[in-house]
Order: sequence, then C-alpha cells, then structure tokens
Amino acid sequence: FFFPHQRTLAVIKPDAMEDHKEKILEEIHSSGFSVSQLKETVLSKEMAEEFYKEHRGKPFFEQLVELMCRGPCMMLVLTKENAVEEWRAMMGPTDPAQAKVSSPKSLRARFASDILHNSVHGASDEQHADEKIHFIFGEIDTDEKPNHDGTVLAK
Ligand code: DGI
Repeated sequence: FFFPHQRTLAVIKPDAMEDHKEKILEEIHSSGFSVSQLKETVLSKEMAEEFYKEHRGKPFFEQLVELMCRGPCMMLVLTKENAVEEWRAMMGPTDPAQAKVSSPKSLRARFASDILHNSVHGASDEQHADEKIHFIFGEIDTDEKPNHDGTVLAK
C-alpha cells in the first residue's frame, strides 16, 4: 500500500514523565503512529523560550518556560497519514477541564492536571511541525532513518 505519511512533533511534558510516560507511549503505538525519532532531553531555559516563542509576552509564558525545563521531556517525531491533526485529536483540548467534557478519552482528559500542566504538546500545523522538528532534532530525513524498533518507514 502507498499512503502519504505526514509527520508531527509530539512532546511528553515534564509534568507527565514520571507517572504517565509509558501509558502515553503505548497509546501512540496502538493508535497507528510510527515513531521515527525519539529522545529524552532536558530543555535549557533558552531552548524552552525559543520552543514556545509564539507565546512570549503572554501572562503564562514564564510559568510555561519554567515547567518545560523543570525535568526531562520526551520528544517524538510521529508519522502517520494526517499525523498533525490525529495527534492533536489524541491530545484533546488545551484545558483538561474542557477535555474531560468534550473528549473524555483524550490524553489530556486522563493525564493532565490543569491548563498549564497538560501533559503533552503537539505541533499545530505542518509548518510548525517541520520547524519544531528541525529545532529539536536538527536535520533529519525521516524516510531514510530507521524507526527505534529497527524497521524503516515506507515511502
Ligand atoms: O497547542 P496547545 O498546547 O493545546 O495550546 P497553546 O499552544 O495555546 O498553548 C501552549 C501551552 O501554553 C499550553 O499547552 C499550556 C499553556 N497555556 C495556554 N493557555 C494557557 C496556558 N497556561 C495557563 N496557565 N493559562 C492559559 O490560559
């Protein structure tokens, strides 16, 4: 079969790493995403500020940056048909209170504690996905890199 893969950047944020990482990874796999890159990393303050630069100046920016460099994050490049939208649907709305009502099965409904500590991040569109993947992983060609399980993505 040929189907066009799209890629997105997914992040398991520091607030979810200790208690929910394994469960989230399991769901990523069982939902049909391929993990083409994966690394656990602690962001510096400068990297966290750059990563969330779109939110610079907002009232929650400092808290957000502090959270993102508090401990390790799991960074993943996910590929699947329609990956950007599918991962955002899997995450659910930004605010877990809203997620619990509108998408009770979403990751944020189940694993997030509040709008800031909301367990996961996902790129908002394809352009952001490419930009953030490049920022976190540098130059990669997902078509030529093996998955972490040793398989190679279908072109
Ligand atoms: O793409 P999302 O993570 O769903 O949402 P976003 O890009 O609008 O915001 C990025 C992060 O900033 C979000 O995951 C948590 C934080 N944030 C967004 N809106 C608020 C917020 N934090 C607080 N405390 N209050 C907000 O209104």
